[in-house]
Amino acid sequence: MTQRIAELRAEAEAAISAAAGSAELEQLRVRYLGRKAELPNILRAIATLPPEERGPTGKAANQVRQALEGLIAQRSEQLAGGELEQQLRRDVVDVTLPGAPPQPLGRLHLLTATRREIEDVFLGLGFRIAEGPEVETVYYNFDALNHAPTHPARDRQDTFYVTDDVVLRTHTSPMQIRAMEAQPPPLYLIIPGRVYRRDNDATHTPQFHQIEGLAVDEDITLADLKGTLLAFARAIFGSDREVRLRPHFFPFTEPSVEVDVSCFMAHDSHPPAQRCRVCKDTGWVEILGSGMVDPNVFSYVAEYGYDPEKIQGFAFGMGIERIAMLKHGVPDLRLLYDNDVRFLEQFG
Ligand code: 2NL
Repeated sequence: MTQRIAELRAEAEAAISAAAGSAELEQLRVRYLGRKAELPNILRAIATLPPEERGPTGKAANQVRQALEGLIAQRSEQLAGGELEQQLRRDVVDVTLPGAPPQPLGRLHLLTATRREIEDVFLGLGFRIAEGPEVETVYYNFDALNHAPTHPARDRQDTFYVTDDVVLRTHTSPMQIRAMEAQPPPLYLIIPGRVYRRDNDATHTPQFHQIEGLAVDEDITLADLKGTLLAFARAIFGSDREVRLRPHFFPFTEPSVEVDVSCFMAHDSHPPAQRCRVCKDTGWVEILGSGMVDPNVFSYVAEYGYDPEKIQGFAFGMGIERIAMLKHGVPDLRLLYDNDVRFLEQFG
């Protein structure tokens, strides 16, 4: 029997030393020391042996069991150490590598970028920015802006009426009236925002964006208007630009002018046989409308400190879409609203 025990020991020791993982080691523990294994069976059967064999057999079997238990524990530790090592090697992170490349950032829509650019010019000239409601009363949108009850813009064909005396604003001017009611002159203000007109074709959308300016002070003249708009035109379209004022009509200004900027298209950048896309060879491009605030407008806010006998003002209004399209050569208004990234990516 001690011969068999020695054989088991040699076999088990070889297998345990060669075990490649903790799962295999556990299988070996069951095979050599588990409840149905040979060695424990020998120990359990000691009492059935002849008396003179019991002592040596029990002693040998116990020694081998202890030796194998020790060896398994030892090998188990070895394997665990190796597995940890492997796992550490597998999970190693090189903290000195650069971070994952950032997600591509979004960008400003061309209209937002253009609005901010225009705002920056006037902020630099001492104007403040204000915004107002897009749903307006007929009083602020038309009456207080000197639009007669019969003015064609007041037609249901031209303007979105919410009720008989509430409209979607057709310009940002109503906020200029609200601003004058809120503070006395001097006032230097620009109002950007969405406006609405019942128009829908290749060159008009029912909703578009405007920036209007208003300067009210003592001794404001048309020369102040022209100098301000010259500074604006040069900031947006290039430092060698000139401006030209042409007589026009607006209900809320008198006199009224349309303002042209000298063409900013490089004259060698289109075939000489073709007319210039931007100015049609006239040398001038219309950019906005403006004028001296009609004293009738001031009479609506006279009680807030705007005495038409004491103060003057100039005002102007421009379409942000128009400025953006002119400056960047955008050929179709609808590109601004299609939200095609191949277009949007080129700006902002
Ligand atoms: C245009 C013309 C204009 C104004 C807007 C204005 C505002 C007040 C008083 C007087 Cl409170 N005028 N705004 C004046 C002239 C022209 O806009 O063609 N816009 C696209």
